[in-house]
Amino acid sequence: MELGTTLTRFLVEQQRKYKGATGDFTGLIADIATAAKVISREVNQAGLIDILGYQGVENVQGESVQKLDRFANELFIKVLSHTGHLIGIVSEEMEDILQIPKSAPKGKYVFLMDPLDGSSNIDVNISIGSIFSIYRRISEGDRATDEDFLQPGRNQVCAGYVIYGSSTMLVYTTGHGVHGFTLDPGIGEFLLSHEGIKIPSRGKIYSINEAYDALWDDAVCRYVSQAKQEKKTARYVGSLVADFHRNLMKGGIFLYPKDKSHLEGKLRLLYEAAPLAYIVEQADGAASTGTTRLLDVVPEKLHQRTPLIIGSLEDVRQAETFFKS
Ligand code: P6P
Repeated sequence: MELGTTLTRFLVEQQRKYKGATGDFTGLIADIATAAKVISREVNQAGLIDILGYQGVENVQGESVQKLDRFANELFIKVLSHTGHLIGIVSEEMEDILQIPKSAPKGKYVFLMDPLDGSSNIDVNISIGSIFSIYRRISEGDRATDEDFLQPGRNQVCAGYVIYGSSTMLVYTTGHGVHGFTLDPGIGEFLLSHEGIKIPSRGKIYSINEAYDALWDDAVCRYVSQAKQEKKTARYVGSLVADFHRNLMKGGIFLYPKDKSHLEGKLRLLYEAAPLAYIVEQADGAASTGTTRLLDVVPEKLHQRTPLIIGSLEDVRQAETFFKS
């Protein structure tokens, strides 16, 4: 019986293939996968054991439950703090940098995450996701500093996401292409299902929340009507990882531009837009603020927001002509 290529085997093969590969990511990604398996189980059971996003409510076993996004945040921290690869963590769920505890070995990377994006969709069984990003630290000494995290996205050394949907998939890049692994819950292994993902250069899908059309800049209005004239079809889940993953697989463009009520856009630069931008460029797609390559944006604040136009290369380039005119 052919088992297929497990994540661990693939990571070891990749490490052998690229002489520069230090093996640091092998451990880190394996640990991320461990956390993803646990979160997948909780997400899939959420409807059964009342962890439907309530804070401090007791579940049927009489245990007090956390909101799943806080649960996911604490789980990733627990799993990653002792790898010896990290010096600090930034999360959508935490205001400040989390320093790796004194008792744990320290490493040369910083880890950024949105531990469970779109968690409000759990209650209605819509796919949600975890997004992560890894940089080499810049500072020296025994603590991580803001400068370690406020790096342009082009400095990333690893980025990925987990999508908890009809199946659970881990998709990541370390700069040598984008690879997807599907969780086989029967054996608890992520198996290689999409090696060397490339996004189609143009897609038939555009993805934007048209409820905000009265708030859009003129450029957005003109681009969206162009998309309609080209008979693109509209798809909008309202869960970033789900919308991104569909476009990565099928081709298309996702837009969350700034508007009169989202003055800088809604999505977070460091742990939502930048990791997805790194992935999409590795898959021969593009990501932009509308006027600037997303990976060239130099962050000023840990939780700053950004406009995001991301997906098929030709679609993003066409959209940029509207934003730049
Ligand atoms: P809107 C989910 O809350 C989220 O952060 C992303 O996953 C998603 O793309 C976006 O917000 C949806 O925002 O304003 O369209 O509801």
